[in-house]
Amino acid sequence: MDQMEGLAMQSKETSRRAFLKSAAVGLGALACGRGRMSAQNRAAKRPNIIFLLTDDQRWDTMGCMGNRIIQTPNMDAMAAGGVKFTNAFVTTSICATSRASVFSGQYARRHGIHGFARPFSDEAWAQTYPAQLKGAGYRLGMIGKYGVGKDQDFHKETFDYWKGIPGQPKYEHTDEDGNYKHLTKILGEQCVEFLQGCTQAQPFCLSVSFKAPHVQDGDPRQFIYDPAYKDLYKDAQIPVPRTASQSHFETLPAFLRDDKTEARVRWQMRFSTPKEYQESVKSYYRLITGVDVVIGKVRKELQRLGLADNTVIMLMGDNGFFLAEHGFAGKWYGYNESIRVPLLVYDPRLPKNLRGRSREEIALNIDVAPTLLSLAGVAVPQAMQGRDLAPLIRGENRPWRIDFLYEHFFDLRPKGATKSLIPKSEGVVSERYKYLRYIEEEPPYEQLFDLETDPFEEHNLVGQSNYERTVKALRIRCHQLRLQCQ
Ligand SMILES: [Ca+2]
Repeated sequence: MDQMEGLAMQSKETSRRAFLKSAAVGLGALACGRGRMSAQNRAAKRPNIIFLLTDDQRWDTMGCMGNRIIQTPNMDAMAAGGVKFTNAFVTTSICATSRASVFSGQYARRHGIHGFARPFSDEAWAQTYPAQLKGAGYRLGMIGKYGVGKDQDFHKETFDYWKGIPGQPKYEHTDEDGNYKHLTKILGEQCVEFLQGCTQAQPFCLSVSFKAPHVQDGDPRQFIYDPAYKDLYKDAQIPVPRTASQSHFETLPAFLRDDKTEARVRWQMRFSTPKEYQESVKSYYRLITGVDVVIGKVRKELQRLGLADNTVIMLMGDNGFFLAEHGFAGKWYGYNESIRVPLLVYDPRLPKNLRGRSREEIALNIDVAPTLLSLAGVAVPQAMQGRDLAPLIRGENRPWRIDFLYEHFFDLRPKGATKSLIPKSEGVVSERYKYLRYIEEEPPYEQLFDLETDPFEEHNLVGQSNYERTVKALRIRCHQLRLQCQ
C-alpha cells in the first residue's frame, strides 16, 4: 500500500475515533445534572496530592505493565485501584529538562532549560504547579532530587516542608548511630514526617523525587541498591532484548556506534558481558522495588492519618532507560526505551467501575502540571502546553493528541569538539510513525520507523522510495510542531 494512503487512512481512522469520542462526550453531557454535582463536590473538598517521580524508570518495570520478574506490588495496587496510562512519554529524555517540563507543563523549547545549571527565573517559576498550588492555599512539600538548577537558585520559599536535594544525591548514608541507611528509605521517612504535619483543614501537595533507579554516576557499582534487597531476583534470568544483538548494532550509523558517545561508554560499563547485563538489570529492578516499598509505607500512613480517602497519588518516571537495546545504555535518544515512562494515577474518589482501567491516549510529562492543577480546582496558566489528564482519569473521552514533538538539545561537548557526545535530536512521535533527525550530522541523519509493523524500531525506512512521501509529510509536521511548541 502506498504510504501516503496509509497516512490518509490513519487520519480517516483518527477522525472516526474523534467522532466516536465526541459522541461519547455528548452522551456524557446528557447526564449533566450528575456531572455538575460531582464538580461541586470536587470543589467543596479539594483533594490532597502526592506526586511521585522516579528517576530513569522505564515504562515496563512494573508488574502491572506486564513485567513478570520485577516485584512492584504497591505500584500494581495503584494501577488496580486507579488508572494506568499505557502510552506515557517524555518530550525530552534527560533528568533536568524533563523535570523542568514536569514543573512547568512546557516543552523545553519554551522553558529553555536544556542543561543542569540553568534555573527557573522568578517569572517562570510563578507559572509552575508548585507556585500555583501554593497560591491556591495548598501546603507544599518537596522531597528528594528536584533536578533543576543549582541549590542557591531553587525556589525553596514555595515549600512549607523542604527536603529537596541538589544535583545527583548519594545513595548511601548513615543514621545518627552510624547505621547504614539507603537514600530511598530516608526519602520514605521524610514522606511520613511531612504527612504527620498535615491536617484535614488544609489540602497538601507533596512532590517526591526519588533518585532511584538512577545510577550513581562515577561509582563503578553504578546501581547501588539497598542491601536489604540483595537476594531479590537472584535466581531470575532476565531475557536479553532482541535489539541487543551485534547484527542489529551494525545496522546503525557510525556516529551512533561511536565508542566515545555517552550511550556507548555507559553500555561498556553495564552491559558488555552477559553476566554484567544480568547483574545490572537486577540491581536496577532492586532500586525500583525499594521505591515500591516506600509507596506502600506512604499509603499505610495516609490510612492511619485518615487522609487516604481524599489523597490522589500520581507516579511517573522522568525518562526511560536503555537496558542494552540497540547497544545503548542511558537515555537521551528518541527510541521507545528512552522516552516511554510509567504513569499511574490512584484517585480514591473514583467510583468502583472506573478503577483498574487503562488509558491508551498519548500522555506526556508536560501533562503533569495542568493535571495536578485541575485536580486541585486551580486554573491552568496559559503558558502551560500540556493537557489536563483529569477527564481521562474520570473515564471521560476527549479528542486527543495523536502525536508530539520530541527534542533533545543537551550539549555534552569536550573542549574543541564540534559535536555533543550525546548526539542532539528532534522529531515527531505519532501513533503510527516515528520520525527522528540527528541535527549535528551534515546533512542531518534521519530515521523513520513504522511502529505498527516494527515496534522495536529496527528498520529505518528513510531512503526507501515508497516512504518518501511519509518522510516529507513528517518533516513538515516536525516544522509545524516546532513553531507551535515555542
Ligand atoms: Ca532521569
